[in-house]
Amino acid sequence: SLDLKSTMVNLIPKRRAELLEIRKNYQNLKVDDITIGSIIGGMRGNRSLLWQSTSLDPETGIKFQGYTIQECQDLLPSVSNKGKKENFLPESILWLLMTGEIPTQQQADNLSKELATRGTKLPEYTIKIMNDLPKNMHPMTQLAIGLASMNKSSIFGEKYQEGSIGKNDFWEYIFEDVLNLIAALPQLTGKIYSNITNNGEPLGKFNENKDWSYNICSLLGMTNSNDSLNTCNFNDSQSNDFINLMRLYTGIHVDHEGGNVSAHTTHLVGSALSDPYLSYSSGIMGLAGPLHGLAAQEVVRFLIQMNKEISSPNNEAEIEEYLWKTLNSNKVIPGYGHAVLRRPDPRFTAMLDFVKARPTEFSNDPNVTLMKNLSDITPKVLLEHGKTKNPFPNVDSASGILFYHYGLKELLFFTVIFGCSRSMGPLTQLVWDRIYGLPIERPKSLDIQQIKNICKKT
Ligand code: FCX
Repeated sequence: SLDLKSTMVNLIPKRRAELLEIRKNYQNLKVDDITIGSIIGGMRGNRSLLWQSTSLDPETGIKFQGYTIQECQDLLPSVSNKGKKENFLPESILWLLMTGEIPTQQQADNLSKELATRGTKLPEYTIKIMNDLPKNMHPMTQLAIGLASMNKSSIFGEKYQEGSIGKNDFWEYIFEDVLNLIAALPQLTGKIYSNITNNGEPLGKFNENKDWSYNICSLLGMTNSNDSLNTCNFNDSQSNDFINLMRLYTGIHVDHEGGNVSAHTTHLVGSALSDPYLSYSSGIMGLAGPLHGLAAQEVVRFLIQMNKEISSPNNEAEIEEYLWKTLNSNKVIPGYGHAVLRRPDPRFTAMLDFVKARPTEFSNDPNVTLMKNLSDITPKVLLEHGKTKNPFPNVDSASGILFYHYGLKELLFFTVIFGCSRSMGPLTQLVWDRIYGLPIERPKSLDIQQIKNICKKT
């Protein structure tokens, strides 16, 4: 089928039967051990969540329905009818996440058009709320408020209140909300950026004939087309590069399996049958934390500060000294390490490849130069330091500084763009949670006395 919903409808019976079969035959099969260490250590490594669309291998990194980033770049459709290859569309990866199948060009184009049609306007009450927020309010707070406000138009919420739908049909209304939510993100993001940089006045126009990432860029005022209202200084190639950077960034941040804070929160809140707007708004609150989505901003601050204190971004000895100074004052090196990955993050490699493909654009940017040099120097220092389980760069090492290069200077805003992208994975899962009819999440907690009692017994 050429549209996403009918494709899902075709998949559902087989997938439901598959899960039913597993539940029937293997309900009591043991998967993992829960240790005292994992209870007090953030449940690291406990295999205890069902997550369909992505899985993270410590060595090879993220796979989207089994496809690596490189495979996605080779196989997923980009914008159609362009002579030269553009980055794949996040819409293509959304199709892949939802169905497990690589979309055809026509399917990707249809989904792109569907999102543009659904995303033409924000609800009036959301616009009013966004207009009334303090203009200097944290952009992630604005995003969470904007999203939560839209639960007023949740189709699932309305049908549930009416009592008119049965459990087997929940998914269909969740699906409608999910597509409407994802479609609204370019407008909401543009509104937040205009609040923090332009006193709430629009910076660009929504173009129904363009893709989702293009509309994020145009609404930020960051294309050189007529859809951007401010005087953006981009030439044609910079404008096109920035849109492709947005497609790349929003294409590879969609999901990082189920246990990370934003994904897990969305899934947990959704398990109470809170609608997708409330569930993802909660996920956004988690993404705002400095150890999660905010790390990209920390990296930019770190790079700028280091460049102020060293004589050149190519001075290896001074860079090493700066890193040791940071570690010795008990701070982390932002953009390095990962809870699961044990190799350089392939998402980082994809961003670095974007830089390498544009040497004239980036060679005079001291911050980008320092970012590249750090990716060689920091792992050596972190290894010698001896604490970090993964001394390699994660995606946040590169992403923020590329936005900064093109003129996005509001560091707190980067995570809003992350939030646009991250909607796709956790919200896909929310649709599948309801297809599978998964129950409310309710792990058992233990107090210290109970833990001590368990310890005494051994
Ligand atoms: N610099 C210095 N020390 C680090 C470090 C870093 N980049 N990364 C980990 N460590 C330290 C930890 O602080 C911990 O020290 P402790 O024993 O004194 O508490 C020790 O190394 C072991 O931690 P480890 O098991 O390797 O890492 P965790 O799973 O606990 O934490 C994060 C993973 C990502 C939170 C950690 O590596 C970190 O703080 N990195 C810097 C922030 C960052 O880049 N975050 C982005 C993560 C990611 F991309 C995302 O999810 O968004």
